[in-house]
Amino acid sequence: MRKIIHVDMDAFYASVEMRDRPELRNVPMAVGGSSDRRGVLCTANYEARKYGVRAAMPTKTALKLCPKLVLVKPNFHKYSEASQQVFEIFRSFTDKVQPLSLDEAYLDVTDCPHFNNSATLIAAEIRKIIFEKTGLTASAGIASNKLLAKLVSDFKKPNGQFTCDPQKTDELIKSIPVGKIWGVGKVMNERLLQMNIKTCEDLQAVPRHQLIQYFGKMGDHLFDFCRGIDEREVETEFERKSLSTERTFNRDLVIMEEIKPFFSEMVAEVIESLEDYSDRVVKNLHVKIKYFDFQSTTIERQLDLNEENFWELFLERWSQDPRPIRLVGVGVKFISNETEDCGQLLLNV
Ligand code: DCP
Ligand code: MG
Repeated sequence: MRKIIHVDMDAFYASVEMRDRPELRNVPMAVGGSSDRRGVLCTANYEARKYGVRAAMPTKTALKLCPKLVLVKPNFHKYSEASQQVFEIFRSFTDKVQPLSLDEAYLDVTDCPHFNNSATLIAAEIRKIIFEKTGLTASAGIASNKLLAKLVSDFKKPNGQFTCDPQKTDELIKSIPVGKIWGVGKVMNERLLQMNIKTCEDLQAVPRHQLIQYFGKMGDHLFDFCRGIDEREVETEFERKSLSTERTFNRDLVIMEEIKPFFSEMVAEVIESLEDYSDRVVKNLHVKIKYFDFQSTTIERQLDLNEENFWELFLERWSQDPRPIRLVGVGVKFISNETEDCGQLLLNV
């Protein structure tokens, strides 16, 4: 049986700001863009969450819920620095670390010799060292697989941890809402609710073949997941599939001369970032447009990497639906290093 720890930092960006600015510690605060610039929140501290303030919420809405909310501009450099320190600590316990985001990872500690191989004690030690070295708190879930570890890591949030006792897994999983299961997004959750399936116990009543019929490959996983079974390994090799950047405008734009300068900036950014991926081959250029009503569209094609081509792609797509634009993004998709893609490529020649 594997021993997996899922670690997730508490109110990550907000905690970094509170650490560095004590005056922010006992007030509701959030990190994000300002309301006059149509900003959204990256996250909020736990004080602000009492008012219903949440990540991804427009700043305007958050200020309505909590007028005394203190807003702090994000400083990504600081968050990335803290993240690097945290990941260094993870890697001092095991090589099997799978990052999920800046503040979150799975650790496979099955072979970790510390603390007589007690994953619970290892998790406590990791959280203790994180606090000593960074001044930030983390929460953790400890279980025999990734699914359960992630599920329970917020049971004792903030600054706590929960170990999933293998004897009690069957009981624990039954009451979990299906929306909490890895891979169940909004749409699938809706469909399940329509079928009157709310909890994992409800889902356990559906035969595997039926779940496959409804949800394809994910249905196959769901059959196992709703029983707390998950064979997925902690993946340490991450292959980036794409690289992109985007801009949200202060107001919706329709005039091409106003949009064009953003392309120069964004393309330069992508080209600079690509220097770190000299071993990868670009497959397609990619442009994204988000309209004033948040509807998005994308276009991608195999073209030489230059600003002109990105701009042409943008114009081609926009002319098909020339409405005011809220956001544009540009990027590249890479050819996968995996053999199947190479095979495909050869067949296409
Ligand atoms: N983040 C973001 N936009 C989002 C969600 C998150 O920019 N829509 C950023 C800010 C968060 C960080 O990622 O601080 C980590 O995301 P989490 O979902 O782990 O949220 P927090 O760490 O802020 O809070 P929690 O204590 O619930 O984990
Ligand atoms: Mg977090």
